[in-house]
Amino acid sequence: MEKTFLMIKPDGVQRGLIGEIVGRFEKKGLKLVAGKFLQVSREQAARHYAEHEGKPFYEPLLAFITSGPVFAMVWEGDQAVALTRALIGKTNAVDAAPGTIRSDYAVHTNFNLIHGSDSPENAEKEIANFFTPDQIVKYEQTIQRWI
Ligand code: IDP
Ligand code: MG
Repeated sequence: MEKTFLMIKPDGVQRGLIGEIVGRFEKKGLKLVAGKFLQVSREQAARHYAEHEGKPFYEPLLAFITSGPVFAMVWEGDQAVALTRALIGKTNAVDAAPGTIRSDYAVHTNFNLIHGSDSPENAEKEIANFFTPDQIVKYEQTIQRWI
């Protein structure tokens, strides 16, 4: 089963949107297999956003993601990466389709509430940056046969 790494960013936590955002993935039918409320370190943030090093928004992005606690999660499901990206919406709130998380709640690209992995390969790396293998919970979600 495909896994993806999702992280409610400090703006989502501060705005009290953890429950609202998590609820969307639950209702979609995806399976939560790990969750952690934490303060991201500078080193961890740099690993997470390594692909953006050198871009003009890189330093402000690291400052933002380490500015307050985040809620990091691993979700599982068929096509979990593509499905969660679709629910999250495009990076820029203006381009995000109505009904997506970023369209419904975000105004600015730099306060766009949530991170979602963009490929299964990156998901694996991002999960390893936040969770140890024993923190990924294996269990049967009985409703899955209806989804
Ligand atoms: P994504 O989060 O939709 O995958 P990426 O291009 O991977 O978008 O960028 C990572 C994060 O960096 C974005 O979610 C956003 O917080 C920030 N970011 C990306 N592009 C810009 C920009 O042009 N200005 C400010 N922040 C940006
Ligand atoms: Mg990205």
